Amino acid sequence: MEENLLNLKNKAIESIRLSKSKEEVNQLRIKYLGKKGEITSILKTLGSLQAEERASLGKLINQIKNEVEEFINKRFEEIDEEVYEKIKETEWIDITAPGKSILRGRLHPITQIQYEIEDIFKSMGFSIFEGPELEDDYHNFEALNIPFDHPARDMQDTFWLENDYLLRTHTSSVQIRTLETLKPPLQGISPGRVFRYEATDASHENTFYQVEGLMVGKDISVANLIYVMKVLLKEIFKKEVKIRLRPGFFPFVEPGFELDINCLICNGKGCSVCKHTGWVELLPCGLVHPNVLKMQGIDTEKYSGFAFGLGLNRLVMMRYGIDDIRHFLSSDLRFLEQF
Ligand code: FA5
Repeated sequence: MEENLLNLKNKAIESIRLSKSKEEVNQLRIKYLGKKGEITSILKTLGSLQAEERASLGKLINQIKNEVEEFINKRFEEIDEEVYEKIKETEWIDITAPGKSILRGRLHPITQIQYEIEDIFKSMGFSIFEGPELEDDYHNFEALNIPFDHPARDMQDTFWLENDYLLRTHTSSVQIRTLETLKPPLQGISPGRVFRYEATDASHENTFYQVEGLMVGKDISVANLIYVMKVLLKEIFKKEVKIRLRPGFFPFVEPGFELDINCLICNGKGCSVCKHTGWVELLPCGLVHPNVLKMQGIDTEKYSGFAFGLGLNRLVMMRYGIDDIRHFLSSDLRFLEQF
C-alpha cells in the first residue's frame, strides 16, 4: 500500500512538472486532490482499516497530499514566471526609440504677418478697425469719391451680388465706416480679406488680403505718411529695402502715390512676380481726398489725413521669397508647414 502511494505521488508530481499552463495544473489538482481525486479516494478507504494501520497510512497520505498541494502552488508561480519571460522576449518596448511627433496646427503666414503689422501700428498709437466683407456700393465706391459712372470703377473688377451689394474690392470701405463712427483726430489700420473678379497669375489672386491705414488730424501731411511707411517697412523686413514713390491715381486720395519695393524674389533683376520690372507694387497711398472727408461732415479747413492700402499677400511674398501668390490658398501642407 505504501509503495502504491509513493508511486502515485511520483506520478502526480511528474505530470504537474510537465504541465504547461495553469488550466492544465488545475485539471491535475482535480485529478489527484479533487473530491473524487485519486489521492482523496484512498483517504476515504482508511475507515475500513485497523486503527494502527489507519494512523500510519493516514499520516502518509496527508503528507503526500500536502506535498502535491505545495508542488502545485510552486508550479503556478513557475508558469507565471515563464509567461512573463515569454512576454519580455516578444513584447518589449524600446524606451530609447524617438517618440512619434504630434502634428500641431499653426497660424497661416498671412495671419502671422498681419498680427506683426498690428503690433507695429499699435506701438505707434493706431487702433484696429474692422468692416464687413459683404459691402454695399456706397461704402466700397460712392463715398470714396467713385460715383456710379466713374471710370475708376473698372480699376477693380467686382463680384456683384443682388441689390447693389458686392464683395468688397478693397479695405478702403472701412475708411468710410470709421469716419462715420469716429471724430478726428483718429488713426487706425484695418486688415482684411478682399475680392476681385480677375484671372489669377503669379502675383494676382481673386481673394487676397489688404491692410488699410487711415490717419486724420490737424496738419497731417505727406511727411507723416512717408515716416509711417518707412517705420512699417523697416520693422517688417528688418533691413533697408529699396523703395520708389511714383504718382498714382485713386479717386479717394489727392495727391496719390504708388509705393513700390525692389523685388526681393529676384533682387530687382526681373521675374514673373515683378512682371520682369524689378519692382513690386505694394503700397498705394496718399492724402485723403477732401471730398471723402466732406461727405462725412469733416471740416477740411481744420483736418487733413493720409491713407494707404497695403497688399498683404505681396508683402508676405517679399518677406519669405515666395514666387507664386497662389500658394497661399492652395491648402498645401508642404507649403504651410514652412512657416
Ligand atoms: C486699392 O485697393 C486701394 N484701395 C489702395 C489705397 C488705399 C490707395 C488708400 C490709396 C489710399 P490697388 O487696387 O492698387 O489699390 O490694391 C492695393 C494693393 O493690393 C496692391 O498694391 C497690391 O499689392 C494688392 N493687390 C491688388 N490686386 C491684387 C490681386 N489681384 N492679387 C493680389 N494682390 C493684389
